[in-house]
Amino acid sequence: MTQKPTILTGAVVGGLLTIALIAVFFLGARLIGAPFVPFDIFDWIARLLPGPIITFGIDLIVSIISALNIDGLSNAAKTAEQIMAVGGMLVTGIAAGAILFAVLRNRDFASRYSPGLLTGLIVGVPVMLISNSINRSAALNAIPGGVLISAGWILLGFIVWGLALGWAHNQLAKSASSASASTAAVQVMDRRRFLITVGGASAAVTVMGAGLGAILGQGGPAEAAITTDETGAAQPWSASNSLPNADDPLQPAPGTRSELTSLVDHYRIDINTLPPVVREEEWKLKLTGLLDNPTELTLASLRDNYAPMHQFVTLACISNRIAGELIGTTRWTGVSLQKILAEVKPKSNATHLKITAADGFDEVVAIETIMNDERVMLAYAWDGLPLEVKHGFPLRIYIPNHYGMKQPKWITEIEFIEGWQEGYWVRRGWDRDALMRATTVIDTVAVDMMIVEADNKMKVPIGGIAHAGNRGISRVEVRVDDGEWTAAQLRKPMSETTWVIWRYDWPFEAGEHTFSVRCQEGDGTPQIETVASSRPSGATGIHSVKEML
Ligand SMILES: Nc1nc2c(c(=O)[nH]1)N[C@H]1C(S)=C(S)[C@@H](COP(=O)(O)O)O[C@H]1N2
Ligand SMILES: [Mo]
Repeated sequence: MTQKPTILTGAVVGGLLTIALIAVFFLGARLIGAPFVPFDIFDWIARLLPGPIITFGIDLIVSIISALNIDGLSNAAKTAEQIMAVGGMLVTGIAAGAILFAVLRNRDFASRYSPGLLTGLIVGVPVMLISNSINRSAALNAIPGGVLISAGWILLGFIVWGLALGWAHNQLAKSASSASASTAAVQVMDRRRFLITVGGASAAVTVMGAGLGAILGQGGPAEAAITTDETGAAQPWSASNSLPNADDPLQPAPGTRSELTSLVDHYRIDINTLPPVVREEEWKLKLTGLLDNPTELTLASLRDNYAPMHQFVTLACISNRIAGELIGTTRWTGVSLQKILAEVKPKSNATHLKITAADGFDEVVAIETIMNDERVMLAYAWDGLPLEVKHGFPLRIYIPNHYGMKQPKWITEIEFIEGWQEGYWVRRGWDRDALMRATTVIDTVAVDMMIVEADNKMKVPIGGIAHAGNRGISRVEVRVDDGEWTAAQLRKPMSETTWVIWRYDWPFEAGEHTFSVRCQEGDGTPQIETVASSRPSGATGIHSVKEML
């Protein structure tokens, strides 16, 4: 009468072995640039889920991070996704262990190895196929034959994991049956000792894998691409140049955000747990479809054969909440799409460009939009440096007046088509045009920087930003408590599409006050004050802050 190990034991063993497997995959990612399986599966699921569920998930993460008051929202959100991805794989491993042990309680197999091997294959084969279909960030996949090595590596990992699971089951069953003559207490001891051994071995593999991975692959596979310019200098443009509006006498109120967002502070939003790594040597921009001159362009040809166009751009995510962090301004460099169109010559029936990216993201732009605005450009540099991997290296598009969801990073192909199509987020229920909403934010109520005027009147500098796509800002107004809306001073913006810095020196009165702010667009259109959440067309409502002064 052998006593087979329980389902719970299977869950525990499954969990322990899966932690070790995750650590081994982590080491593989760092060491040889193999895919990191949990992230691939997570991204695959995220692409499959319906829009409302994804939006709910993102909103939940953003709410939690905001509630915890963590700085750097978009980085924290990526970290949260990564933790969820690893957690998801762990849960799957626990379930697999439980299921295997449950099956083995009711069934005997002819071979001692086949149950474990089968488990490894049942989990490993789909995971391998998914990873190969989705992964563009693994360095290994970019070398000839690398995809096969990746596939083999993933499969090998799961087979060894499955065999270990089956072996553990057999050991536990054996210790139970050999002890059948002796007391139940001895059985329990044997099992416990064995489980501790499995736990210890898993922990050793985990510590070695994760530890070695962390030491060896500092920066990680996704950060491996170059961010220096041709001269080897990694100096941003802003380090040695002044902003185009530097002569404006209006100084931002102390505590106002930096007018130019530094590259490290710029938000990042995309559908990838790790951004896709595109290698310049293998990359060409494919221009295909309804064209007289279809062609392929290298990054060097885009840089060298066209006069570079520089624009100061404020980019915002449609998910940005009122006064949120998902907005930033930097200097973009690239080529006007009008110039490219003149060369590839769209056929008369072509109406739109379908832009596809290395991560499977896509969006559609009307040729009319491009012909009406020479500022629509393919950009390869931010602040004078080649785009960072996470910001779209080697190429992204800029379309003034639209939220980021309309503007693919990591572009690989532009296909000229007849008729409009829905892009990635439009298919998931977001606004088809995604025009940037007017928004105004209070960055600072600088009570510590009180100005004392000649007549001993005290004023508190208040300031922040206002933005309305390419439509400009003609007026910003501040209200204190239930008082009058009073005009603020406006700093000249860096370009027609960047945010405007505003400032209002408020006659100080001690006590608790609520400060509110709103703007008017260039043509006088007032900012929408009705409160609406981001989905589907971008948040509206005015920003207020309460301060005890
Ligand atoms: N290929 C690709 N491009 C993309 C996305 C993406 O997921 N994949 N996300 C878009 C969204 S929603 C935004 S807000 C901007 C953000 O650009 P950033 O991360 O460089 O700030 O990229 C856009 N371009
Ligand atoms: Mo976005």
